[in-house]
Amino acid sequence: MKNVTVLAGGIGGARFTRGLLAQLAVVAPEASVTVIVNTGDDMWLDGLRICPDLDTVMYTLGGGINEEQGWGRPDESRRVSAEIAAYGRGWSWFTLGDLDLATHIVRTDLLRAGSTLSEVTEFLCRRWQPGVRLLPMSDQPVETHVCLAENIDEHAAGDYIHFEEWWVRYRARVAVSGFQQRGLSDAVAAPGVLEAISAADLVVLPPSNPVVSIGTILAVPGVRDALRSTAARVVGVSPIIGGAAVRGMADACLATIDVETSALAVALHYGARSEGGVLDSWLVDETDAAALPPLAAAGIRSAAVPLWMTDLPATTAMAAAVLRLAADR
Ligand code: FO1
Repeated sequence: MKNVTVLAGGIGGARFTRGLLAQLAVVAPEASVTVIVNTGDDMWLDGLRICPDLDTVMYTLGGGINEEQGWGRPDESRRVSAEIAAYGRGWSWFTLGDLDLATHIVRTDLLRAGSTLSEVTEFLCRRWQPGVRLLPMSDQPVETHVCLAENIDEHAAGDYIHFEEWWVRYRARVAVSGFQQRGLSDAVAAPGVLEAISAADLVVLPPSNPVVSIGTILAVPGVRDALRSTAARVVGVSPIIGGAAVRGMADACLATIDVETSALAVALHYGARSEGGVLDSWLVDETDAAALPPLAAAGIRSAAVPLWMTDLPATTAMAAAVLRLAADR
């Protein structure tokens, strides 16, 4: 097991990968891990380029994450954002802490000097040492926007707002009629992304949001084909336990694309590689063991293990289950 590649969104993907690194340190210390991260949540805010999922993975694996929140820095203050609000600027409902702002300032500084997002990410990781190669899915900007299906505040039905406004300001509680990934048609997989999939011994789809995180990465030209043709086993971990989203509001995203909120439905949405999809195997929680026979019938090897990412031992055990499933020929 030399090359492991993970396609990750934010909090769920970061927490799982921390367990994966712990497990690999024991069973395959020679393995190197590449994490391909969703950039569809990125935005320009206060003149700064914000990359929520890249930062969440970098901080989590680099030991700088606010553990309770799952995003941002611990022991934060908000003096700068309070001053920005005093000018009537910024997003009052989106917290850019004083320490976190330094990351956005340095990133924007380097982007304006001509660095690509990949180069900026590599530079930031020199400080944080996440223990993985962190790759944005693309160096071209891709932004997920949602089409509102009802009037809310200053917005009208039919308006598009940035995913983060829907997610953070409205907690995905406002009806939307669909997602729009702006910039996707001009996006190219970032350097190393397609090779990290085709040269992998194992590719993991962690319990990130299957629509706006994993789904966005899969929509980058070439990624699906690389997953379908890689010699690696492709193993996914269900983000749904017992019919409910583990974290965040994945159920609201799944409903928007007419996919049932169940471990089985998400696996079938990704599809079996033998049927033109991207999955070889799928890990479900013990409460969803009834999904194993229909998964097998669909050509997806699966197992039922505890999937609550309560702490590092739990995510390490999940990673061990992924490695077992991957080895199961
Ligand atoms: N999530 C929130 O629920 N509230 C916030 O105010 C917030 C601010 C924020 C700032 C920087 C950052 O990197 C992430 C932030 N997040 C916040 C989390 C973010 O919404 C999620 O990490 C992903 O975008 C969705 O998975």
